Amino acid sequence: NIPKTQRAAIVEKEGSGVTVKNNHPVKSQDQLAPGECLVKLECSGACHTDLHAATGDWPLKASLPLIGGHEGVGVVVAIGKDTVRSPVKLGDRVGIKWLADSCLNCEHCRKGREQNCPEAKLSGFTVDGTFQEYVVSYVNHVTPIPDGFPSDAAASILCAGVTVYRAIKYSETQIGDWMVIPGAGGGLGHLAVQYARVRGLRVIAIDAGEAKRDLCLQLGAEKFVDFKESKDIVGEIKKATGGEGAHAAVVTSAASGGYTQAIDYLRPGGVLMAVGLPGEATLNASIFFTVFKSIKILGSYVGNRQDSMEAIDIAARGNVTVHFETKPLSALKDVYDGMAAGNIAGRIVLDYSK
Ligand code: 8ID
Ligand code: ZN
Repeated sequence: NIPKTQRAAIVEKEGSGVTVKNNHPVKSQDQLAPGECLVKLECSGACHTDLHAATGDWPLKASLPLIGGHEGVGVVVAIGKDTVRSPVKLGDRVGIKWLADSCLNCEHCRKGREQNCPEAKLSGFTVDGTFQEYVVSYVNHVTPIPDGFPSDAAASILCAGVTVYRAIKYSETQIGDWMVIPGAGGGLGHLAVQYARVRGLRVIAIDAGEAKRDLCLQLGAEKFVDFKESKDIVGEIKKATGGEGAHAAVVTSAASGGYTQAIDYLRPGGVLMAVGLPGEATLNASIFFTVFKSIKILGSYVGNRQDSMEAIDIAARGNVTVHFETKPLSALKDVYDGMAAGNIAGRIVLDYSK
C-alpha cells in the first residue's frame, strides 16, 4: 500500500523559495536499485544547512530541483531487489542523516571518514532528502532508532546531534575543561551544550537574546555571553575561566562572526573545532598567536555510521534532549525565515502527520 504520489517541499532554483507539491511521485519497489530502501517518513528536522542549500550561498551547489532535508525518521517500507546483506529489514524504524551513502571501500571510508568518500551521496543536497513523505535511502547508511525513542525527539540528533557529538569527541578536551560554544542557542549549539556536559566539560555559551540565554543556562551552560550586547566577548570569557581562557571552542554559528574571537579567548594549547559553515568567509586567525599559543584548528564535518549510533544512543537514554517545536511541512518557508532572522531557539521538526 505504497501510494504513487506524495507531498514534497521542492526548491526549483536557488533562492526561488520552497513550494509544497501534493503530487510528487513516490518510487515503487521495482524502481529501487540494490542497496536502496524506501523509508516512509514520520518527520524531519530542519537544519540551517537546508537553508544554505536552498539559498545557494555555499561554494558547493545542490542538485536542482532540490528536495532538502537530512534529519528524517521513518519506517523501511521497501528494499531494492537483489540487495545483499542488508543491516535493516522491512518495518525497521531508521534515521536519515546528511551522509546518505558512501562506497565503504575507499581509504576515507576504511579509516572511518565516510563523509569524505569521493562517492558520498548527501541527503537533501545531491540526492532528494527528507522534506517529503517517502524518501529513497541506502540500507548501509540508515541509522537504526532504538525502540521507545520517539521519532520527533530523535530526528535532529541525525544531523545536529551527530555533528556536535563528533566535534566534541575529537576536541582533545578532558573532564573539567572549559568549552566555548558560539551559536549555542541554535539547533547544533543547544545539543553541543548538552553533549559537552555529558563529557564533563564546563560550558560557556555565546548567542543572542533572552530565549537562547534561558535555554542555554537551563541546559547546563555556566555562563551566557550575548554577542549582540557584549562589548568584550574575549574579556568576559577570560574572566569566567580564571584569566586563562577556554580549552576548546566548538563554533556552531551559521555566520562567520562566531569565529572571529576564538583564537583570542582560547588558552595556550586550545583547540578550535570549526563546524558552522558560512559560505564565503575565511578564518581570519592571527598566525602569530596561533603559533605562539600552540592553537589547533580542526574542521569537523557531520559523522560516520558509528558516530551516528553513539549520538543516538546517548540521546535515547535521556542524556541529551532536542528542544523542538513541531510544524507541518507547509511551514518550511516560515521556518527558513525564522532561521535567517535568528529567531529559533533549538530546532523545528516538521511532522508529516500534520
Ligand atoms: O558537519 C558540519 N560541520 C555541519 C553540520 C550541520 C550544520 C555544519 N552545519 C552548519 C550549518 O550549515 C550552519 O552554518 O552549522 C551552522 C549552524 O547550523 P544550525 O545549528 O542548524 O543553525 P541555527 O539553528 O540557525 O543556529 C545558528 C546559531 O548561530 C547564532 C545564531 O543566533 C543561531 O542561534 N549566531 C550567529 I548566525 N552569529 C553568531 C555569532 N557571531 C551566533 N552565535 C554567536 N556569535
Ligand atoms: Zn544539518
